[in-house]
Amino acid sequence: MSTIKFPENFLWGTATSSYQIEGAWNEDGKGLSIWDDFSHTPGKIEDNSTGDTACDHYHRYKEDISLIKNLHCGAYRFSISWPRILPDGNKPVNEKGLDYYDRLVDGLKEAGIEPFVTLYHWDLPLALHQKGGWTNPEIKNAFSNFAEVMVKRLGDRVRNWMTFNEPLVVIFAGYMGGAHAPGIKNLSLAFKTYYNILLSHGQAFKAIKSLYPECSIGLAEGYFPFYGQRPKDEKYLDHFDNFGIKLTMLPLFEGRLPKPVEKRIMKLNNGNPADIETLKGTLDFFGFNNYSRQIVRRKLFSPTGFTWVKPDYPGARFTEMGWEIYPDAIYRGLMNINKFSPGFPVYITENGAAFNDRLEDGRIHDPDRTDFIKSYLAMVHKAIGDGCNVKGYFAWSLMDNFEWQFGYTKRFGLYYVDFPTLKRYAKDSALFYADVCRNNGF
Ligand code: IFM
Repeated sequence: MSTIKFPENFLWGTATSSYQIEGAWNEDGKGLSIWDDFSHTPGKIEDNSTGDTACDHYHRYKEDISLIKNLHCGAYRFSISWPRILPDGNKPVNEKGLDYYDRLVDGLKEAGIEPFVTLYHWDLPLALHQKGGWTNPEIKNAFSNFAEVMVKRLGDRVRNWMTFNEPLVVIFAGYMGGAHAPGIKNLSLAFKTYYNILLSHGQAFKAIKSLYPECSIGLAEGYFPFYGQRPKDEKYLDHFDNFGIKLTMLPLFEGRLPKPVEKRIMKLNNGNPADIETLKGTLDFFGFNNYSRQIVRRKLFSPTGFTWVKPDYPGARFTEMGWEIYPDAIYRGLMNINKFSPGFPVYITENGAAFNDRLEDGRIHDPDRTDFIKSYLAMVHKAIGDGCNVKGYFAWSLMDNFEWQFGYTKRFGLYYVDFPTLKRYAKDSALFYADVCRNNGF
């Protein structure tokens, strides 16, 4: 008997991304991406691995569709490898790449699974990076051309599109911290990237709408909401958000940049406020990726006005990523998002946890992951009761995969992948999640 029931038509799914699962890095005409280049650079990936083979999903997608079906999921979120479609970033189109996504989408539709497609989940064509990549304003034309190519080909079957996955991670990890490809550590370039991603989103939104006005377009952002260390810090969170989620929300919902960063960003990009204004309303749904929270305390005379505090209180629990397990974070995040436009459609486009799973006699007992999903889902349910229009939930991830700078050392999957043989095994949490999807609750 379910004690927590989700609304009728709530969509249950799982999520992945191209570089993390596909493999086939140099097959059938695919070009190189910045992640191919980065992972092949010694010292960049913790276990010295690459996504060359990853989960070999490119060849095993049929088997993987049946895994999704076994979960009773009604939807699947995946991303397109841009260099598989446009090896040089712009032209020419690689027909074999398009054929592959055709087969994948047809297979999903036949299995009754609705595809949710992310255009950019971090694997930028290397050829574009060599021309400045996201720091070059020209990229918006290349991105919207890519969007058009994909939508022309799949738009008759794919209704739900996301332009970007986690722009803030691209900016902060790719161009400021350098732990992600392309490994740049430069605040000015990070701000240029930010500006060009925003405008690319806006241009692609319009291009897709002019081809298929009835389709739904979102953007998935990673958001670990802020919590004040002390009650007095909580009063400043709205201001601190100018350096976090408001970087994404204000342009898309209000057509403006956060005040504290506006001047610098406009100057660096030779920006035009009218361009930012046109971004207002360029979303049909918001994709919310959440795993944890951030604890902050006020710090005068720091550029942002705050500093981070480690969650080292007694009883604090963490996943293998070192991320605090804090289910209230997904509730607070949803309530904060809802404030920008009450009742606006939101999907949880990622939520899940990495744990140290062990394959024993063909089974993986992962009670921590099941508990994690249960406790976060309970909070999603609470947010729905409190007025948030959450339309669906995508567990990250369908299967263990290449976790960026950590290689294969972090397992997020509902299915365990034995990488030497590439065999997939359902973890106990997959069986639990299948029941959730079947019963629309637990
Ligand atoms: O694996 C990533 C995913 O690609 C983007 N969001 C966070 C996940 C876990 O780190």
